[in-house]
Parts: sequence; C-alpha cells; structure tokens
Amino acid sequence: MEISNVIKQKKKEEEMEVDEILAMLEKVKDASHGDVYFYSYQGFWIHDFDLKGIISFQTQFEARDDDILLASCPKSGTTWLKSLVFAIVNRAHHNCATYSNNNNDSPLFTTNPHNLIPFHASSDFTSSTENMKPRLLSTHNPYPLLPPSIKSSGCKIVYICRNPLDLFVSLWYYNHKFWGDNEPHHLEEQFELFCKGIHIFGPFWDHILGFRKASLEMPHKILFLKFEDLKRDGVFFIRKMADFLGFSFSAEEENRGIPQEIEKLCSFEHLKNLDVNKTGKQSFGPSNSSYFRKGEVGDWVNHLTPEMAKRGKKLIQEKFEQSDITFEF
Ligand code: PAP
Repeated sequence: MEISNVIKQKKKEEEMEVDEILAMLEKVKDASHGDVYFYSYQGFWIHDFDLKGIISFQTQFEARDDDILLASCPKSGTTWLKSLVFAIVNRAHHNCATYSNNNNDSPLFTTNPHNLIPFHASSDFTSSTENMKPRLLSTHNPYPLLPPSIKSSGCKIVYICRNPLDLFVSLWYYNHKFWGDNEPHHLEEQFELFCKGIHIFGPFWDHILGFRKASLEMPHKILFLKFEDLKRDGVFFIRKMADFLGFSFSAEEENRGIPQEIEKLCSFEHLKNLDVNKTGKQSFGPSNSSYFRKGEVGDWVNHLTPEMAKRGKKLIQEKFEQSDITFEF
C-alpha cells in the first residue's frame, strides 16, 4: 500500500475507535446549540470532536523535563495566562522594557496568545512547539486526564481558576460565538446544566479541586493561580510565576520595571485593542476577539437572576468547603 493510503487507513481506524468509545459513553444534550451533546469521558464532560485530541494527548504525548504546561477549565483566564507566561519566559528575546515607548517587539503585538502557546489538540501543535525552548503548551484536560509523562517528568504546570459564576457567564457568551449564533441564548438551560457540572470539561469543581490537590502535594511542580488574584495584584503574581518557572527577575530587571511592563503588555485593555485580536481568527473557527470580552471580576451579577446567583453560591460553597479555595461574591 502507498504511504498516503496507509496514513488514510490509520486515520480511519482511529476515527472508528473514537466512534466506538463515544457510543459507549453517557451523553446529555448541550443547551448551547442545536444538535450537540456532551459526553461523560472518565468523569468529565466533553464534546465528541474533542475526544480524539484528548486521547492522543493522554496516550501519545511525551513531555520533556523543561516543558511548561498551562492548564485551566475553559474561560478561567487561559488567554491571559498564555500572554503572561509567554512574556515572562521569552523576555530575553524581546524588548519588554520599552513597552511604554511603543517600541516593544514582543510577538504578542502581532499574534494572538493562543497561537503563541497552542492547545495540545490544535492542528499546528507540533510545528509551533518544536522549536520552542522551553516548550510552552496548554490544555483544558483535567488533572486525571493528563499524560503520564507530564506527571512523571520535570514538566511544570501553571493552573488558573476563576470564580465559577464568572466562568459560567464568560462561557455563555463564548458559546454563541463558537457556534456562530447571532446572540447568546438559553441562559437558564445552560445554567441548569452548569450546576450539574455538565459544561465543557466540567464539573468545574472536580477540575479545580484536582489541580488544587496536586498543587498542594507537589508545590514545586504545580503553581495554582486565581484570576481574581491576578487582577488584584498582577505584578506580585508575575514575579511568583517567574520564580516558579525558573525565570526570576534580576535586580537590574526589577530596576527597569520589567514585571510592571509585562503586566501592561498583557493587560486586557492592551491586548483587546491590538489589530490581531480585533480582526484575526482561530483556525478552528472563533474570532480572536471572542477571547477578549470584558475581562472583569464579578460580571455574573449583571447576568444571573438573584435565584440563580443564590443557587450558584450555595453550590460553590458546598463543593469547595472541604478545600482551602474561596471565591468572593
Ligand atoms: P479559553 O479557556 O477558551 O482560552 P479564557 O481565555 O480562559 O478562554 O477566557 C476568556 C476570558 O478571559 C474572557 O472573560 P470575560 O468573558 O468574562 O470577559 C476574557 O475577557 C478574559 N480575558 C482575556 N484576556 C484577558 C486579560 N488580558 N486580562 C483579563 N481578562 C482577560
């Protein structure tokens, strides 16, 4: 058989395997769009089109000791985290210090953070990471679904979580953009599912608690961050990330205000208004602008009814009361 036919055959076999697995999984209709379902895969809810990437990451990815993995439940601040880590790790190659003079040559000016630090499942993952040193990659996979080599290697993980009510509102907005619908809809139905943990890579509590537990057991390996903390004191957490990743700021860099420059470079207002983030698009569909909506803490208050908010707060309290994680309302 010709090589191309062998590859085609292999792909077909893989698709068949995915279909066979999907056929065995519990499924629930997704309230965000037409005929779409969530599937319960190893305790987490995913879409059918994500399964192949999740399995190949789980089973085939070989981590290197100096890899850096960014992890999150969707809509927790992934894009922001990507920009910050990219800027911290690559600052020696780019002129962060002159950000304020508009003389910064960071790729963040011309490239969306998702294209600088790709998801493991993206089509350009291998080509865009192979020349990186260290390799920066990202995932929405929950902790139990990470490849064994990530856990056993020296690879470091930075995890970001966010007040689940803000995560929900952000997801609700993003869903309609993702599916190409004119406006967000079915707020109540999506919230109902969210409270049952049925949302992309949910339940959010298992996602967050899985990484939290691992970060407490392995603080040298996993840095656990909160969106709200980054908002409150960005520079403090930029330093913390730099120290954790082995890219501490020198006294000279501190004197030049580099942590502050990185905070400004990666701020919501700055990134949102760049041409690339106003007009560009991701290869799998969504516009780059759909990753920059409001970037605030507490926007849930403008969208959830008092009953929904009460229910959500109670749920969050119950799910996190045994942990050291708190969210402010
Ligand atoms: P993803 O998981 O699909 O990549 P993610 O980046 O986690 O999405 O979530 C997008 C949210 O982060 C949006 O929140 P909002 O809907 O409440 O506005 C987006 O605005 C916010 N965001 C993106 N970049 C930044 C930033 N630099 N600072 C603060 N928030 C940001």
